[in-house]
Amino acid sequence: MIRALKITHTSDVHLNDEPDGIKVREAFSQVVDTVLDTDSDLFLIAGDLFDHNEIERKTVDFVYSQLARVACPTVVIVGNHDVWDDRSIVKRMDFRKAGHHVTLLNDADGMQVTFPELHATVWGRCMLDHDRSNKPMAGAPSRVGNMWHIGMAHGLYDDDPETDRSSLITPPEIEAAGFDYLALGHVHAHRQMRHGNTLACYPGVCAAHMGTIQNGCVALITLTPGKGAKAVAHTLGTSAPIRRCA
Ligand SMILES: [Mn+2]
Repeated sequence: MIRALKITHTSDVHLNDEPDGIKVREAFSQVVDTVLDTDSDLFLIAGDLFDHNEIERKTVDFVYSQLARVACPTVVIVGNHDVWDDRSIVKRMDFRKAGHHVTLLNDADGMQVTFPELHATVWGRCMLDHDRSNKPMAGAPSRVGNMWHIGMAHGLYDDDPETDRSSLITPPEIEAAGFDYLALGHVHAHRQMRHGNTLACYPGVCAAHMGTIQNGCVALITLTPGKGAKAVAHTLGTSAPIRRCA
């Protein structure tokens, strides 16, 4: 029988070296605290871990040290801010310095990793360009076997079929892919959508932005056999155990 799964999902951390970057680093460490506190089985980082490509070594080393605190499988995709081109900060990194539990999905045609102990697979594409030709859900694999099928995609969810926005993710694509859970990134507010059997979710950014987002948050997902996926927005930086973002 397939097992239950607990996931912590973040995106759009936007780590940087600027003076207020310390708040972002603090927020990311709170995300890692949440992975540990919730005893998560899987940690997903759905793009834009970095704000730009001119990131200093000390911030890269900070990421390695934070991810090294995590024991569970951790899967990372890039986003448009750390897109996979020759200047990409992520291309110059080696996540194995954080440990062999970290997997970067770095294949532009899509890449699927299987975690037999979790009864789970995770698929995602590596973004080469943030433009209209980039289709984050293209080539999503069919379901195989009795496993949790999880997808990761960094792009803009839009249900307008006439839209011509970059890195578009559409409801029919989400439904057709048939993931149990689709971990989205790009949009900074927490949002959940259901299409077909799939729960898709933007986790919300982990760092507070004055004037726009008062408290950072992270998405906590439970996958329950026979019931599927449920996600909650967990507010960071408060003593409250679990509550929804405003
Ligand atoms: Mn983005």
